[in-house]
Amino acid sequence: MRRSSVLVLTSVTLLAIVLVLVSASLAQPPASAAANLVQNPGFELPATTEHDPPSNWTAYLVTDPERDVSPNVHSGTYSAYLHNNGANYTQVNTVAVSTIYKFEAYSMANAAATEIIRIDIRAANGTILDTHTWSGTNHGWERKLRYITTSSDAWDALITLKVTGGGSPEAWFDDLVLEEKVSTSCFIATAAHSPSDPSVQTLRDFRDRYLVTNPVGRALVSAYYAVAPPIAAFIDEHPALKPVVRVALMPAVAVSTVVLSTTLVQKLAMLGGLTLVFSATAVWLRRRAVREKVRV
Ligand SMILES: [Ca+2]
Repeated sequence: MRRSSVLVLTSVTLLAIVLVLVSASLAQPPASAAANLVQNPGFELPATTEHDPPSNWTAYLVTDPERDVSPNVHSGTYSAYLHNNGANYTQVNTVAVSTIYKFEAYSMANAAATEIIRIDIRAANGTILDTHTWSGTNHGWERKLRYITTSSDAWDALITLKVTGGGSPEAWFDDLVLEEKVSTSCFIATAAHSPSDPSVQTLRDFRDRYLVTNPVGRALVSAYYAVAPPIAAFIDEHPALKPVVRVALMPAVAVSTVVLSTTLVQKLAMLGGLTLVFSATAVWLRRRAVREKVRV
């Protein structure tokens, strides 16, 4: 392979590594803990009996008992209990535009039932902008998890919990979460030992100023949130990797620091300078290769 090609390939690879590492920083939790937007998320209210409908949820075709008790709960005293074909609970929560949310739910279904969990991100006029759906049958408690990035015209999120099926379909739902960009299994914080580490803060600032503010950055963030938890868990289980991760993140921290601490003119000047250096080096290597070929 020509040296100029090697140079270009190396540059592209380095750039890709830096991008991946910067995106890795996106697993940082925000400065303050995010609140769960779902009202009565574990179906614990009212604290009376399972024969009383859960607060804050709109019911359709739901009949007594509206909730179930141990052992058919994921946590707490109650779970939502649907046992008529087509029965559902819904809840609507306002969401912010251009924001990453974590959505999580637990559900269980018997062999006669298909349980459906669905979240629709809608515009102010009710148009559905984005939909995420899970369905299953005949299984114990299962966790559903997705990171969702809202668009610039997002207004609210409609959560639907539903059961379908003939015979005696039964489905249970519990412990719903809809909260703003939170990841507790964060491998930078784990690697850096402290979420207040200056490097972590730099990467967090870079994310907030340059990534979640544009569609490409948000896509990167979403992709990262989709794959990060198992990686974070693996690093957490293998502490020997932490120093390696810290070192590997240095280029991302350095790039973020430079980007955050320079003006647009300075950034353009540096970009121009780097382009000149790379171009000049590529041309020089190419000429040298040609000269060597002529000599041969
Ligand atoms: Ca519960």
